[in-house]
Amino acid sequence: MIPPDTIVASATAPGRGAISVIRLSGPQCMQIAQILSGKTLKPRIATFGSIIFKSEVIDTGIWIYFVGPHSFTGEDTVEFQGHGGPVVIQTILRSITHLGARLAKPGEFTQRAFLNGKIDLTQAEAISDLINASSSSAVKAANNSLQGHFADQVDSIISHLIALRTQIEAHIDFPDEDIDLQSINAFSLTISNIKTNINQLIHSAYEGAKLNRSAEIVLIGEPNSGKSSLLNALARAPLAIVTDIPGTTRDLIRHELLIDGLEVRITDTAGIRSTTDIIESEGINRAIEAIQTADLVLCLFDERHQQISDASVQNLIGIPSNIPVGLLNTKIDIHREPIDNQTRYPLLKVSAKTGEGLIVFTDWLLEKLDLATHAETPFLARQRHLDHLKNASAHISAADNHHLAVETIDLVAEDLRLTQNALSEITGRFTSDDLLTSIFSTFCIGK
Ligand SMILES: Nc1nc2c(ncn2[C@@H]2O[C@H](COP(=O)(O)OP(=O)(O)OP(=O)(O)O)[C@@H](O)[C@H]2O)c(=O)[nH]1
Ligand SMILES: [Mg+2]
Repeated sequence: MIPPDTIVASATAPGRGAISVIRLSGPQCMQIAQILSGKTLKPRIATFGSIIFKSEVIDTGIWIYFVGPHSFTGEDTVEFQGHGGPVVIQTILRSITHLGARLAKPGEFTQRAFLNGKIDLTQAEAISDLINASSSSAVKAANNSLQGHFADQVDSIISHLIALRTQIEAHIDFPDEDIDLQSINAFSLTISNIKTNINQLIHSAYEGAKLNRSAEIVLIGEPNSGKSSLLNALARAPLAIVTDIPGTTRDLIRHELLIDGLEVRITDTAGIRSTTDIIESEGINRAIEAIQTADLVLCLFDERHQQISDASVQNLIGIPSNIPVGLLNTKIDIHREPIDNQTRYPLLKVSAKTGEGLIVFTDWLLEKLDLATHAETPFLARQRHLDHLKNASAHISAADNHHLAVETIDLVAEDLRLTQNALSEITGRFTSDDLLTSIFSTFCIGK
């Protein structure tokens, strides 16, 4: 194996700031720090000093040295806390690379922590998810994953699987011996329990995965129905142009909104009508496309409608397949006559102008998007985790479906092996280099 080289990066966000942290990891870092500081750093002691390169002081700050394996990466690590100016940082990085380190790739520090066994893959991913968390619930759930709550549950299922496989494979090694009924019943019960545990974990992972992205809400309606006004009222900013000319909005206008600490993305669209205007019809096409990936489509109706039928909804969004739909009666400050809702979709009333109904509407949004329940989400999950869990579930179900006997024991053993592999991919014990590269490449530099 090639020994690791020494990597360096600024660990703080780009731009100007009070302090920046430059981080080095690898075998040469102490030597580089000694040359630049002119000091022998004591492990885990903050040492005040300068960075002197080619006889010039570049910066002055605090040096901290961690001796591997007792560091984040598991290697010797040095951190320098200096002044947060982009030019200072670039000059420090140049001096360090001149002395033999190389600039780190995105996520490379965390990747080294994973490769050195300091954290498993779910914890590595949780670090990135914590940084990117879009809500307070996501922060809580990412911290749970970082502390190993998710990995612990996966590992617990794996340890039951290993115990079961050991017993079952012992029977394969001695094929002449019959398996007694008691063993068969015990094995079958364990397989069924493992299946239940995996399916429960899938349920939690679904909840956790929802937190990893903002919910998409699309506003749809005829021209002038009040879509842009509603977006502006929710954003409390004049993001979209509002006029009484039908067909004002042409492009999609997106805004990330925090409701009770949860991030949702609202998209304002062009009013739906038949038109010969090329720009407007392109806007309508984009609106229709946005519907396809939405978590919730809100159809807006103003005072021009006395009743809303399935046909009125279809005129706007076609036949809704499995996308949740909600109806909004807009401009209730000028028209209070109730609209007759003949559809199965819920109808809410709002005024973008006075703000009436907006609190009830946003509370309803959280419930509708099933986001309110996330307060108790035990861990943050990614689509990758769900895919592996579903794979594991398919293999354990296959094992469960074989009628366990001497003739089928090979098949059951193979399905159990595949179940274990699928679960091990989650924590990274059984993972290809390609997957690791794709996971860590989405991290920020210096993490
Ligand atoms: N009184 C009142 N007027 C509103 C309200 N919401 C929108 N309007 C008015 O209705 C007109 C159209 O509003 P917009 O928000 O531009 O409607 P839109 O659905 O975005 O229209 P297009 O972009 O053309 O599709 C404007 O004159 C708004 O001032 C409301 O809650 N109350
Ligand atoms: Mg508009």
